[in-house]
Amino acid sequence: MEFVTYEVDGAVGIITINRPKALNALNSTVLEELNEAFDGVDLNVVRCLILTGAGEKSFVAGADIGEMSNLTKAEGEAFGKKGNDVFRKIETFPIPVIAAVNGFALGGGCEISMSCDIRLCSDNAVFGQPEVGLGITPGFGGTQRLARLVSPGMAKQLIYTARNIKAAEAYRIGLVNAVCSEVKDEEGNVVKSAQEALMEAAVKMAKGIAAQAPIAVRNCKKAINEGLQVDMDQAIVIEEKLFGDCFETEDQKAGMGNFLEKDKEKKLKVVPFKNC
Ligand code: DAK
Repeated sequence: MEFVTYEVDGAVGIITINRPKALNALNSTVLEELNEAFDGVDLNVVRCLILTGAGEKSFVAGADIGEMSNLTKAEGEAFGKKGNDVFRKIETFPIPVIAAVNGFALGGGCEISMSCDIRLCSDNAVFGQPEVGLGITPGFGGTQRLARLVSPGMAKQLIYTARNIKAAEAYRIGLVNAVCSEVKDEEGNVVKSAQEALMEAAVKMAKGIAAQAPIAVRNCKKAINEGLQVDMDQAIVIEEKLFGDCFETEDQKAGMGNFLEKDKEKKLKVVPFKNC
């Protein structure tokens, strides 16, 4: 593939949008290759994915403005469908997808990160939906996912003003789960860049997820995603079904068996939550 790479490290897959000269902007080829990369994930091996952007400056600086500028209404619709299909594929992908956001996540870049289950970012990250300044509305789900992820009021403010926000603000409003900064040694020398710390945190989280019971993790993703679309009465039925679905699996038998056999090694531990 020209603009997307895919590597596998044990049960963790890393998909990288690799078009750094254009700040990883999403053109038709990138969207097609992303689709191909997700289709190529071997779900018998990989249990958690990381989506990131190549280079130090940008995760994804949006849809490709050059390509979009001369689209007819019909072509615009076709381009929109291509994007929406990939974004929805990510959102409903059977296993969790972590966005590791290094730098700009603007327009379609912010939107693709919101299609992922979890967002981690480096402290140079910039999020925003600048579309109204370009004469369009966010078209890859931005009006819908941002309002669900943060609050309708905050989503409206960001979208109507086309204002970009930095990592700390994105963390404050709940758009990202954690912000990673460079790590220094005692003498003040940088031993790890923010981007290295970000990828390390993303891989660590992905490995932690991959170590859990895979059917249970998949069912949690499905229950949360599908439950959020319906009222609580229907949501509880979705949860019941997916809960029941875990029984008689090897993981359920082994997981509960370990507890009953008092296997201390495998007992649940409390791990403090912290920013990276
Ligand atoms: N598209 C194409 N090329 C881009 C790009 C983009 N979104 N963003 C950056 N680039 C390219 C620049 O043109 C430049 O290319 P060269 O001139 O070197 O060939 C290269 O990346 C480096 O960019 P800059 O020189 O501008 O770098 P700076 O550090 O000075 O500025 C920046 C970085 C991120 C602040 C700036 O590049 C920028 O403002 N970029 C545009 C950000 C933006 O407005 N993004 C939102 C795009 S709109 C749809 C569904 C969804 C969408 C559309 C339709 N349908 C349903 C139909 C989504 C829309 C969007 O995402």
